[in-house]
Amino acid sequence: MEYAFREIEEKWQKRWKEERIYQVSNDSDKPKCYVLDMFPYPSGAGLHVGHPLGYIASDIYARYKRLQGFNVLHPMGFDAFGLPAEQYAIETGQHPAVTTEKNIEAFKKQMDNIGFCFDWSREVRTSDPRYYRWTQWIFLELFHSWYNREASKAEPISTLVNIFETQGNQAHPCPGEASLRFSSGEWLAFGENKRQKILMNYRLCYCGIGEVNWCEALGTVLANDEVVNGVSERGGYPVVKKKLRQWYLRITEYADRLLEGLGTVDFSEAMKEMQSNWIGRSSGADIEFKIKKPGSADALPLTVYTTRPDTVFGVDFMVLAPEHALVSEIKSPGQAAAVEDYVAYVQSRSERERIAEKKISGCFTGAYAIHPFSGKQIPVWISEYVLAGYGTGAIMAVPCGDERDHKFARHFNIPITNIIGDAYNGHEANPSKDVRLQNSDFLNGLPMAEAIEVVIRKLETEGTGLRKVNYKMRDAAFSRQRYWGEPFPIRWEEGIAYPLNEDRLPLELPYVETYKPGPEGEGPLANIPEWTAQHLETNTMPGYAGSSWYFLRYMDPGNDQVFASRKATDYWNQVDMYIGGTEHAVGHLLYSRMWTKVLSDLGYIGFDEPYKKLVNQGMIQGSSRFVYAFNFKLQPEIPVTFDHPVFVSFDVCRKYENDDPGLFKFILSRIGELSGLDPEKDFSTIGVIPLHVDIGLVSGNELDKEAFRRSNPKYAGAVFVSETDQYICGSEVEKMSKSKYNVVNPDDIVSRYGADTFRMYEMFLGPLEQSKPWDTKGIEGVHRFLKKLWRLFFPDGSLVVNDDAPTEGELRILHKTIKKVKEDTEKLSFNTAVSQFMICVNELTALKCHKKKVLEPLLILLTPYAPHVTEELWHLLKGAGSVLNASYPGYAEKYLQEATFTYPVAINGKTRTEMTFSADALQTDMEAEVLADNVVQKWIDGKQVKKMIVVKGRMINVVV
Ligand code: ANZ
Repeated sequence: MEYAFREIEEKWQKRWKEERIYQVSNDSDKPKCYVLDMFPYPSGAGLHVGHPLGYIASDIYARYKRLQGFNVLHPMGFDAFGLPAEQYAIETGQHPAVTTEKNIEAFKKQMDNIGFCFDWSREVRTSDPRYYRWTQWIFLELFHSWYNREASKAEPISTLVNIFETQGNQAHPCPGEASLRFSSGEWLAFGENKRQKILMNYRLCYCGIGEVNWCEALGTVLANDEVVNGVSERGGYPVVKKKLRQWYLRITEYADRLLEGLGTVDFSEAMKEMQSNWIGRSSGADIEFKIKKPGSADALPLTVYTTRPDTVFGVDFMVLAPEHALVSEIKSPGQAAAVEDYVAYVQSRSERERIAEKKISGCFTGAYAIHPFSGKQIPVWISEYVLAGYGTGAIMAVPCGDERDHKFARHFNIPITNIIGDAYNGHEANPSKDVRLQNSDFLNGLPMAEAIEVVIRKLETEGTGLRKVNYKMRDAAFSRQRYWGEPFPIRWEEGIAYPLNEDRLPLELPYVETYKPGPEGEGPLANIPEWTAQHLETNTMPGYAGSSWYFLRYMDPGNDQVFASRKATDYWNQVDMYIGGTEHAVGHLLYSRMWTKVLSDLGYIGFDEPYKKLVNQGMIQGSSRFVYAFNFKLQPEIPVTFDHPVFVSFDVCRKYENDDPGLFKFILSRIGELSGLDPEKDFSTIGVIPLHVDIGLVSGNELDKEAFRRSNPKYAGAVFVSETDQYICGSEVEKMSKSKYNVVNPDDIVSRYGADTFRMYEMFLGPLEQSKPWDTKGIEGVHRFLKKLWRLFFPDGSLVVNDDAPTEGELRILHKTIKKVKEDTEKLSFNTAVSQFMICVNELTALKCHKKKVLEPLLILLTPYAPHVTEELWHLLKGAGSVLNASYPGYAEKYLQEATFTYPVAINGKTRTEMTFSADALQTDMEAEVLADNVVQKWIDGKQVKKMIVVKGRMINVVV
């Protein structure tokens, strides 16, 4: 019997499905293990070989855990709402629900082809009303909750109302409007409208006014990645900022807990760093300066945020963000026009440009601030390098300690105060805190790091400042003016948002015929009279809504009473192993961590971090191929035509790498021969342009010229210029993508080599976390390995496995493999495990081992990696049962210890001594050691050694 992988794989995939072998129960005495993949967005392009990398890894791990005796939850679903489906709908008129369904079916087929052990009975789709009913429900929970900073947790908004009724808001400053203060009496006197507005400023999901990218020409709001350099990606129309009603997630309230939580989870250091940089916690002080209002005796308070209060005596100027509310009040009449011009200039610039560009610009306001300690007058400037949305939108500038301030001072000739003596060289700022202060009044002589505390305490006692913590993270925008997303269960009445009753959920997305945006930048839902008649919210939720909690739904997907029963979430608890790409490092991971904390605070689940361990797989890159088009034009007066596209082989291009004239001469001489044109005279413009060529038309680096000509009518008459008969393509490693014609479809690989080979090969490519290029060539080796494994059972067509007792050597090989594969699988080092399998099968083949007692455990070990072939062989051996339910073999230490042998060592045939070597010692090492031995040296006695005979496991003889 041959290794007929196609029949074997098809047979088992069908049988496993019929027997529901992957169905998992929530009722089990076994310990649980939850292995999760980041679920895919079902795009129309389908999967390429890069996508399954993480899925194969999680699949191996899940199967391994099952063999280890765990009840393993390994589900899959689809992140099915989102922009691309809507974009496609706009372009083709097909409803997103229809294309999404079609794409999901295609994805599932591709996944099933690879033999994943997903429990499809638990599949979730975020666009399914049975699912998004609960997304809407969680939204309502967020809407009905506030963050109690004293208790450091979310609570129902009713508790806040109770507090307001009895104490006002003194103890709970308003996160949405810090200056808001009211007593209980005032609260009780407020009308409904005012109360609701106040509560909105506390809610964990709230509505406010935000800036969006507005494209007048397209009549729509665009997502950030639909805007490129200030114009729409589609059509290139201008995009401006527009203020629109937006929903937000008050994630900033969770900043500290999101940081602390990182200490309790097993994520890579790089991932933790990305998250904490995004949160961007910094601590320092708010310091109040006074600004003299020009032409009046009044002084206005100007609060700045600084992380370096220690440098307060080094302040040489103040800078406000141009948008700062004080700017219009403080500008002097003489500077007013300049200030207005500058503000207009800054309005034309995006925040990204303001941060990225190192341009120095600014304008003096004509006003002066008064130093809180020295009373010194300090000029107040505005500049784009100070951002309105961070800290207080104003800074005290210390040129000797901060480089941006330093450049600014130099540019505008502002005198620089030195507070760090020799540590400041006059050319650049020194941000070190490891210096003793000078020129700094009561701080003189103090190391800066210590001075920070001294200043903060003094500010606080004098009432001119406060200790302050700031975060870079902003509240997350939670709405889009688009169709294909979850509707908000919100109804508007006289400017107040009222939640729908739970019994109205799911609020289903209405069917539409067109996806045109609504009026004034509203979403397409604003075009539906039945919708607007009910005053329903016309925004929809963003892509990350459904993915913020999907891992919980898998635990109890059919439940129509709650999002998941407490029993189910208590049982499955945290995800034990989460595998996915780094592109979700800050978005999805932070949002789902926050939602988990909220649900935990409100008592719905018993844990507040969703993912115990996270592993990020690398990317599989494409290996692109290029042809080099010779781009030429004939002189207008030439009577002959030559309308063949010309392609130059890579070897020719390389030969003339730095010699364009030489290259052109060579090409022209070739096509001159073909065309009868005069290479010296007949051409006007020339050049060589690399073009991506479909990798399906290339074998290795050689282009299939005929296939290339057939691939496009434009190329039918293509002429190839090369040194030999072959046309050689150039190559480059790039992202795998359709536009680069370098996509490899897993279906093709599976049908050629089988799913087991494909799975093992993807793992064999290299460490999971690393990015690496796909190379179909290497797959043969892995395929040969599986054939070799097959021959251990069927060396010459018939099954020869016997019940003989294994030898010590065979057991050594087996147990070494068990240990290595187990440890490697446990730490997701799959490439090294695959190597070990190869070594093992090679060694057993050399020993002609066909023993059941060795091969059976080997099959179990290999099952997670190559489930189909192992299931087939298991059946042939056992007749019944499934290898998927076998139990993982253990190893015995005694077979792992290095075997040694003590050799009699003879000189010219006479045994003179004994030496011990390990069984797998290399012959060259043994020879060197023998020659270095004292006794051997004595018997050689300076004579020349002619040769040394080493008979492994028997004797050594030195001939002199
Ligand atoms: C004085 C000073 C002296 C500063 C010194 C730095 C070094 P983090 O929080 O780590 O980013 N800053 C404050 N608000 C700003 C804004 N809205 N736009 C631009 N810059 C702003 O750093 C906070 C520091 O960045 C603050 O401390 C302030 O400059 C500046 F030797 O104040 B510092």
